[in-house]
Amino acid sequence: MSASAPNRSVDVVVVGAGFSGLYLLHRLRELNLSAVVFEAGTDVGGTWYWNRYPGARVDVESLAYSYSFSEELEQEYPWEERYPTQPEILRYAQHVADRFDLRRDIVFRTRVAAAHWDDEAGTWQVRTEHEDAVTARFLVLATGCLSASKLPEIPGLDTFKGATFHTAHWPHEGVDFTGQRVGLIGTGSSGVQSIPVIAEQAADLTVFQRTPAYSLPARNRRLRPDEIADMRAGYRAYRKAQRESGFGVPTPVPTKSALEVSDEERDATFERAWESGSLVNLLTAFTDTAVDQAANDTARDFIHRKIRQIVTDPQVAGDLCPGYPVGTKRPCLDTGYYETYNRPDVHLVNLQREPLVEVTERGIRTAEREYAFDAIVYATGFDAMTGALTNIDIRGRGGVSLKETWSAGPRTYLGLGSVGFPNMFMITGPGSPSVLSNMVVSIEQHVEWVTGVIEHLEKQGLRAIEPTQQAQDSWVDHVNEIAGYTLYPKANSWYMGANVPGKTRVFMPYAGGVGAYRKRCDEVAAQGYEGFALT
Ligand code: FAD
Ligand code: N01
Repeated sequence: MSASAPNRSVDVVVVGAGFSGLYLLHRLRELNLSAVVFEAGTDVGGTWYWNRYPGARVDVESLAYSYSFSEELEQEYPWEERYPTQPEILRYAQHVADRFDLRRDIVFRTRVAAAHWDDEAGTWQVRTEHEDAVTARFLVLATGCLSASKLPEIPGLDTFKGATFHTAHWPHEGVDFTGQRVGLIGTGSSGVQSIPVIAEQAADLTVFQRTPAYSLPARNRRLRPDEIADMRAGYRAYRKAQRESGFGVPTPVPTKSALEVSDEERDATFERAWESGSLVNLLTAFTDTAVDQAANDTARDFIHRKIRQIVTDPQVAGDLCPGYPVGTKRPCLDTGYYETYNRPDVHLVNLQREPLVEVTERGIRTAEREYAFDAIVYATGFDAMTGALTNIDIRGRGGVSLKETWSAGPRTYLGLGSVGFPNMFMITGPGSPSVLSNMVVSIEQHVEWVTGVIEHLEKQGLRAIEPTQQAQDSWVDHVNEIAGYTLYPKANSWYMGANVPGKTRVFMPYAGGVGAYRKRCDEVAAQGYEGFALT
């Protein structure tokens, strides 16, 4: 299809051609519904199209971070690494698009600017940045939780004379830092993955850290043929276990508190998790790491000891030790992250001690001094979960704006819909497990639920669906209540909106687990979409 869509009418407009949008389109076609997907990028893949920074890879194993909807796809796809690189995952998304002939209904290079509900017609009027207009009965926002990137809020970003890069907008042709002095701001997952690789290439790397990350060695490796064969043979049981699990990654359910075991047993348990190269193993090693501060402190102390063992300079090691509870900001999986700080050409600037002041023509100025660079990398993350949604001028019944409605934090029923916005669905929206899970599992569940409800409306000859106020209010209360049992609200995380100045602090994902959440969604559907008004 051309880069510009003709003005027309379809059953469903989908925004975004990442893993969510691709599967949505496939399912909608199976229902014989007409659909158009708008995608800002020039190709499919979403996250894996945009985030091409050096070292970018997944932190859920490839055989698990993959679609389950097609057994043929599962059996035939030749995964190479335990934790595949961005190019390998992008190739997978491209393979899916080609195999299921999806591209012909995707309009690339086209950002959706606005979507307005027409109450009388019972349709969405969708407008793109190119002023194309499409009318649709349903609007599905597959816009991604981590797709609206953000720069640091400091003056002078435009004044720097050298090259600048954001990890989420990395040049497709790559960047050669050979011989360069590089400054990098941000030590979340993107920073932690890219720092060791950039350090290898650059003449000198200075890392500006506001908050340290907890990171575990990924212990990545090529997959062995026998483990691929075992996984393929056992896929059906594994997928079932994924769907019923807490994080979308099956792990043994812990039975012991971190506080009831001896120091030796606790250390041995953490050591096994550390050696396994799996975040989930660490987070689920004990029953109470996520909910009890004293239990969590034991995990924190274990990781601090690891950092101090690896990093030779005691001050640098101390600066790399986080203070917030383990798991309350997304932990990282790395390859040689802490070791990188032992290089003589890598320097850590602790922004807690010397805050950022501005970007200058020559580099970056902190409260202490100016640092000169040839290139600056911003690994400064995203306006997560809501940014991509509120960037679109979405107006529901009576012209009410989604952005304004959510100014005190997102309010949804099950993370799928929001009062006042009929026939609008979100994939992995706030109020669903989403970013707290292996997201392919959550994406498939949402896509199947959303296409299921659309099918139901079609069969029943119904025109519109929207959450009831009461159902939404009690779901929001439930999401907050569950978050309140956990330590999550204790950290200044993007889960809380704390990384975006002015954003209301509210814990956005649902922490009740993938399995329990799916059960609730299935019950809602089985009871005729309880909590939704169908007209
Ligand atoms: P996305 O992949 O974000 O796709 C959304 C698409 O919508 C984008 O292509 C964007 O261009 C498009 N879009 C947005 N707004 C508009 C608009 N207005 N108009 C047109 N197009 C629009 N999850 C895991 O479970 N495990 C991991 O290991 C993992 N690693 C990650 C690593 C990185 C670097 C990042 C950023 C995220 C990672 N995630 C991971 C989360 C990842 O985002 C999801 O796993 C998954 O890829 C999301 O797919 P999606 O289709 O829902 O959204
Ligand atoms: O973004 P982040 P990310 N001044 O928000 C700092 C997924 N992901 O792109 O923590 C100074 O985590 C900010 O500091 P602070 C994963 O879900 C997965 O790294 O806000 N510093 C932080 O250090 C992840 O969580 C993988 O104090 C500023 C960093 O920039 C999510 O995507 C890989 C600043 C941003 O970290 C986002 O990760 C990559 C400022 N003004 C991404 N603003 C995997 O490995 C921000 N920072 C699977």
